[in-house]
Amino acid sequence: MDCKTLILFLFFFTLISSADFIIHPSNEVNLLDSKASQGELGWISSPSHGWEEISGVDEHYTPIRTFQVCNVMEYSQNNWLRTNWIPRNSAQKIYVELKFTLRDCNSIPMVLTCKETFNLHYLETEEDQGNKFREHQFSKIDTIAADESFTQMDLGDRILKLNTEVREVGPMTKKGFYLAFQDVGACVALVSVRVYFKKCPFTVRNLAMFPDTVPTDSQSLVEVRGSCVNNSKEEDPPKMYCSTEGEWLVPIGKCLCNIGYEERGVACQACRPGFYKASSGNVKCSKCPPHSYTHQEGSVHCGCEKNYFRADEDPASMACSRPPSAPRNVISAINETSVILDWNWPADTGGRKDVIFNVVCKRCWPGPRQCEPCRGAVRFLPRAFGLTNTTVTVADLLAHTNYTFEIEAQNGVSFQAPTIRQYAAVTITTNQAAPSAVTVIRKDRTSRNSISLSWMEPERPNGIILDYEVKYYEKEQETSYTILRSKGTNVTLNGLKPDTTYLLQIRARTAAGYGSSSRKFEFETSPDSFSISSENSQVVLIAISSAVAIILLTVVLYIVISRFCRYSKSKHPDEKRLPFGNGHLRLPGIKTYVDPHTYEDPSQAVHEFAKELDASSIAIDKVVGAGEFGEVCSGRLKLPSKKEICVAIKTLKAGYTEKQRRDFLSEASIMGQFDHPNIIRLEGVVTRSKPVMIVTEYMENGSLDGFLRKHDAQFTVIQLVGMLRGIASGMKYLSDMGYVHRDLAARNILVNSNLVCKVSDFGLSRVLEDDPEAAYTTRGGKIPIRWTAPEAIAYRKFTSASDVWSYGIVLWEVMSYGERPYWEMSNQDVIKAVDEGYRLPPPMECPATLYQLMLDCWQKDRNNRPKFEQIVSILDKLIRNPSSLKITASTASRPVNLLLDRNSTDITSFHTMGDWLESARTLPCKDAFSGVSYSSCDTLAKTSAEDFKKVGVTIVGPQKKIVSSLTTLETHSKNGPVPV
Ligand code: ACK
Repeated sequence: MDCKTLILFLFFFTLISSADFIIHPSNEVNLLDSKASQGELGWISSPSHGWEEISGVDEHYTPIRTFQVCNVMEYSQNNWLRTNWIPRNSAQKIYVELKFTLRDCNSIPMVLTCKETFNLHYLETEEDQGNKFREHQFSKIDTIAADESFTQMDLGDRILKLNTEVREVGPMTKKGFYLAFQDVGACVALVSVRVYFKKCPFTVRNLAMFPDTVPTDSQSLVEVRGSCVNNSKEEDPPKMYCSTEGEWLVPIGKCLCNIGYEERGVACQACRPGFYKASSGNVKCSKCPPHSYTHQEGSVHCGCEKNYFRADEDPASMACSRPPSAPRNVISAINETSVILDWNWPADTGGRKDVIFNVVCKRCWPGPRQCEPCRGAVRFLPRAFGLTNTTVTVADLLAHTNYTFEIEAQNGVSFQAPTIRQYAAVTITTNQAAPSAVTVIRKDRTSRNSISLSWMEPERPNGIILDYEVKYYEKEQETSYTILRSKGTNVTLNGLKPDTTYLLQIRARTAAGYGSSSRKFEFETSPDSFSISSENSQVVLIAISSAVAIILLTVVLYIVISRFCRYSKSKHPDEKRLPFGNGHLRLPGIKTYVDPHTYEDPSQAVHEFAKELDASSIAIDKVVGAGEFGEVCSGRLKLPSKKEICVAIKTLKAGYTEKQRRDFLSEASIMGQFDHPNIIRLEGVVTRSKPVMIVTEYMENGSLDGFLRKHDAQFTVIQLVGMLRGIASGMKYLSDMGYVHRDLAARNILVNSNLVCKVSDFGLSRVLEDDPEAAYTTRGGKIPIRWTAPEAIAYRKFTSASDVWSYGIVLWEVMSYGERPYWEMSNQDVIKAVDEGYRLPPPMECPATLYQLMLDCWQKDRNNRPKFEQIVSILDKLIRNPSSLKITASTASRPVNLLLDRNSTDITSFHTMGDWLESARTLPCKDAFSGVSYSSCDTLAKTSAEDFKKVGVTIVGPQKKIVSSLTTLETHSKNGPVPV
């Protein structure tokens, strides 16, 4: 058996080589694999009798092509085998893996040239050179020797040893290359030739994708930027390095799954329904927290169930929550004018910990229950809003006063459910309390032996001040002091030592006892001798001569005036009035009103018009409100041989000045002159004992404005017109008497249990000015702007015609159930708007005739306004013919809409009164009324019911309040003032 035959047999033997069990790593890319070829490889063998291509099977019996040579019996062997042209691709470094068997020379008998190695060569070219083969062009890579060679014995055992050798070639630069195997006399079989290069394969690390990367031949690593997988984003730029061995090294940076996606395997996948992920990061999606849900995939948060909310700052992981229930078990502990309120936490905190409490203070009056927010002076400790504890102290309340406190619980989601206001209320009445300290003391005059002082009443008298205690002593002689009592707020201390320092303290006393003392007030009396310097002497001389002149003038005036008064006193009381012009001609036979100010001694007027009552005939029951001069109480009056009646008692608070007393009683002097079912009736006055009181009939339902607000939309139009008729009738009586009210407003009308309205509040002190027009000014220039006619505001022309204007406003107040005229517009804006011709719009569903009457009352020219007599007669007609009230100035047909150009102006688009005014201002009145023949804005007020029909007045449903305070904006847009 020759060597060749020996080798040919080799594939029927078991090949032993560890290499055969190696699976090629995935980072090796084959350029050539002889085993993969089923047909002839077509390699060039030179000389042709050298290397021989033969077919065989591998260990798996897969057919393969192999080459073998075994010319060991001949000398000088130089057999070449060249592969086909192998394209390099991008590889720079190439690996050649050879598998071969080699016969042990010693095992071959009588060999001549036996070798146990062969040579491996390569040649780089830019292109395939076909069959062209030249040995000398090739470069040697290495001499390949077998680790294991086989012997005859192995053949006998049918075991052949397969060698695997790998050689590196590179760097390669040309497009391709050839390999060549040079045999120089060995017995060798090339079982397989594999040529490959290494790469770093595509991989995903830290959610970043790294592409297939071929390393360079040099030793340096290749830096590769990764790109984030879908639905993820870079946190740190992801990077890795590809080594020359095709291994990924040193991963840096990473990508994070987007919100709504979680890391699953090497991808970011959407959260399933019912789960959410609110932050990016490689954490899992979380289950929706309680009271929340999501039906979508990839949710970033879960929506709250109905009636559950999430505050802005709530994390997505927090359960949805709801506003708390009301606080429970409110307890109040009253201490004089303070109250400590304590309550329990709400039963349901809504699932939150951030519960706070707000305390709203309302001052309330009995009778028709009416409350208004407490004014500024009330103190809350620690505060009124945002309380975290369940207690608050409310101080500086008024004594003997009803308060309601609303304790509201809120949490972080209360604002999202504003309609659910959860509060507990407690009503208290404060006790009697001593007055607060006198804080302001003024030194009026000092002399050698005396000092005159005056002071202000304490800020909180907490009742009627009976007197003041003035305690004074020489400085540093505190044990020897003097005490004086003063009914008024001034005192003169006599009998003092000259040029001495004194200290003084004052405290007020009420029925509740003494208040706390003022701080110590220091003063000095003048020195014994008072020298006048020469430069002052001239000034003093001038002062003395001026004083003498003034005294002389006063004496002369006194004589003149007293003569005149003697003359006037001899006349009838009605003739005692000083002439005052209010634009009214007094008809003979009709009683006229006498201004108490025209009396030489106004207190004389009181006794002329008011009955003096004995204080013992009056029983005060409770305080029902606060008047300008003191408390208003309800009580009973029992006159001898008369039935006891309910009365209202106005008191004059202690510490009043003479002027205040006069002004207070002037109301009684005025009221006492009237006798009409729609004017509040004066029962009498108490002036001879303290406190000074005015006693009137009791009006069970209190002020009209509050009464209407309380009974919003509860009356029929006829009932409202009935009330208005009463007011008009009372005003007619007053104007017939020549009395100008000047403060006619719903708040100054009182309502009794039979819904009878009576005009009240004759309390403004009216100062007659020396003016031919005989207009009046209000005290301190205070004019109730919203109710007052423009001429009265502009130049104080108060007449019955200006009262008619105010009546128009009252009419509007009544028909809108106590709405505030002109809503929140400022006084200045009201004056401006009215002056420019704008008027209040009709209250919602207001009968057209009544709105017409309002517009008539608001005529600019006061001569065009109706007289009260006419108003009474119009209202009487309406009452007799109620169907005339069915035509309403409805929302759709009110002039306001007509006055705004529908084509250019969407009235609902006004968000503020300002917007409305700006827009309305630009529209000329006559343009707005195109289609209705009005020649001027003034004549619009004369619109008849017919005209209203022409412009689309329709019959609508029941009377309603114009707006609620919360819908002011909407009301503005629907009911903005109307130009006339
Ligand atoms: O709206 P009211 O309850 O009614 O609150 C005020 C308060 O006194 C201050 O003016 C009430 N008031 C005034 N006069 C009377 C009266 N004659 N009858 C009943 N309440 C009166 C008024």
